[in-house]
Amino acid sequence: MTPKYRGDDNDWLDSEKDRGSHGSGRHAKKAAKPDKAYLVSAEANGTVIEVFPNQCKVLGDGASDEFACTYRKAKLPTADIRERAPVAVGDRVRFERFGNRDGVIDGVCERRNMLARPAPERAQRHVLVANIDLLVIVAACREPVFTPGLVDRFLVAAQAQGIEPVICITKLDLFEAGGEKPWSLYRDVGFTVIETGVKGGTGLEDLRSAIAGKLSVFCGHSGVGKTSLLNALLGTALRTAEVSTSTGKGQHTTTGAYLLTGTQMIDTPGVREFGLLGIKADDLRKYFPEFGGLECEEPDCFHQDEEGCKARELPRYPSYRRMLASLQAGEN
Ligand SMILES: Nc1nc2c(ncn2[C@@H]2O[C@H](COP(=O)(O)OP(=O)(O)OP(=O)(O)O)[C@@H](O)[C@H]2O)c(=O)[nH]1
Ligand SMILES: [Mg+2]
Ligand SMILES: [Zn+2]
Repeated sequence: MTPKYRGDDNDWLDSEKDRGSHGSGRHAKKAAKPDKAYLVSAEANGTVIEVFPNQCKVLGDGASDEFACTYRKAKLPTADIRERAPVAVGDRVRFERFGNRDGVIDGVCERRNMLARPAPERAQRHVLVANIDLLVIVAACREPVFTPGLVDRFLVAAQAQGIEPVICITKLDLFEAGGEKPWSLYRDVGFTVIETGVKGGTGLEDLRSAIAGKLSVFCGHSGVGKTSLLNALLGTALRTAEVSTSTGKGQHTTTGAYLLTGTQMIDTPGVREFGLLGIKADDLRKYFPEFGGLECEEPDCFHQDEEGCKARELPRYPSYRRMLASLQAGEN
């Protein structure tokens, strides 16, 4: 099995030992002042497609060759917040090849966007993916039961980063005719909602046209059917697993984000929650489009406890208040 993120310092940058072997160890570091600027896009020659402890997989431009790369740390710019790994899936990088399969990354472009959350272990950022065009927020209509909390958080994160969001409801074959569709309200406020079912092929063509030509990342709770959707779209047989009958939840089958070779689709592991990073409590209301046309009594209403606030009547108001409370408490 491929090594996965372990959550310790070894997952951060290359170790002393590795750096020495690339000629930038303790002594080399003193002699040469490292150039740590971001690359301009023309300098990049590959894209990170998967990240492991201490190394990552890079797809070289113009070819379908993949390289297992380490990092020349002294050359890489330092992010404003400590990150779990020096690069993320989607990062544009410059790498030097050693033979046909190995390489070392010595430069990275500044990201045009990223989906990131606080890493649970320390004051760190976990960048799920970078430089994407479309976030497919996947939620099942049943098994596991549809809950809007994570959908709302992903919608805020995407809008804050200028990433187009699409909500994809899965397992429509399990939907009981005449039942309530709590996800309809997202369509009412202007988001794109696509209903799909891999059993029966419902909505797959709509999804296919929504993602066409866009670097798309599939995110959501475990067990909602992200990998199954990719299998249905691509005719692949990537590993999926049944939702647990005892907990009603997924089993965290996909264990790391990766770009599927030859496609523009990124599968990710199911997440329980998605903490918001870099979003100010003051700005949160901007990401609820339904608040835009409200005529609250306060001209610049924060939609908190103001007299005559009209937001209170809206379906997503409780969700807004929960997110606002956690941002105000500094909990993300
Ligand atoms: N009935 C039905 N079952 C589905 C559908 N899509 C996925 N499933 C089932 O749901 C279970 C979970 O699917 P996965 O594709 O592994 O879910 P995932 O979102 O990738 O889960 P993680 O990798 O754990 O995050 C599997 O048993 C699938 O067969 C669907 O459209 N209809
Ligand atoms: Mg999966
Ligand atoms: Zn208001």
